[in-house]
Amino acid sequence: MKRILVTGSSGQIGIELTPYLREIYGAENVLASARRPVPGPVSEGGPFELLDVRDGKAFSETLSKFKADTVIHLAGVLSAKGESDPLNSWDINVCGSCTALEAARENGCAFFFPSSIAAFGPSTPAKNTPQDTIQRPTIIYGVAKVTMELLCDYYHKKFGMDTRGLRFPGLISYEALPGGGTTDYAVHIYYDAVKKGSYTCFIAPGTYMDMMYMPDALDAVVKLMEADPARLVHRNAFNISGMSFEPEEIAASIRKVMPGFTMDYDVDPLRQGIAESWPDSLDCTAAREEWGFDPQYDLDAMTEDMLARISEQEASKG
Ligand code: AKB
Repeated sequence: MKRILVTGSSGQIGIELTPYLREIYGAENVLASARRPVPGPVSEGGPFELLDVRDGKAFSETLSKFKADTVIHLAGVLSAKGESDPLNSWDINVCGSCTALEAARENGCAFFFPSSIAAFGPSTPAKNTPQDTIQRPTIIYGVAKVTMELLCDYYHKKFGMDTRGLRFPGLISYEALPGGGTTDYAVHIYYDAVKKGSYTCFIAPGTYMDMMYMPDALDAVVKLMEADPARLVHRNAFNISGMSFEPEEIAASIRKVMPGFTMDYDVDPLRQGIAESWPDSLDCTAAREEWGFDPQYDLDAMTEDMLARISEQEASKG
């Protein structure tokens, strides 16, 4: 990667990945884009353009003008939000992604696509979910993820395009809140722990999902995109995960730092149903073998860092 366009740079991943890429590749070589203005480091720390990913002409012109060689395509609508307006979710997550993929092909760019644990469904083996297995998701977000996994494979086979991608688990971070996801509880819990000492969880006890701390996700994107293509058997949609836990386990981890922390439940049937249709834990062997996936954070290490960072943020607000 030398000249990179990031879409969706205002989202939970983009807000951290953009500065991370600028550190590695030089601020002037990473063009951040979003549909709306983004205050802060994303627009102030390097080039920034307003771009709607569904506008193919503008997308292609932006790539050509910037002389981009890589598109990191992060723009998208998350799982629970997608269910409230499935056609809008399809429009952004599939039509927008197709437009981005085609603009990247026209301009000879490599293409990164963020798939998700949502690409699996209730008929997928739930424990140690294999890299290659049944994929029959039952929500529009998951259907879109499978569609784009297949389309990225197709563009590689048909056009020789350098398409690569990861199946992200729930991502936990403190720079920007996720919006409208099913795994969001595992971010909100840390904020409420610091601010209120308690949390009401919308996911039921005993519900396992894969998760990962953001620094490991950023490292995974760069490692995959820089991997020797000769080693990539799968290319798109690698299973990755840093940990798998259920709500009681994250609460117990918080109690190791904040013994007085309490949690109760008010389960949201929509997000609970989605969570139950997703794997409990992924098998990440292909990612480890093909490009050296190596996450550093376990649950307790992540908890310590999250609580410290959010406490600092709160203290600086005065
Ligand atoms: C969501 O919960 O929608 C996302 C995801 C797992 O793709 N975090």
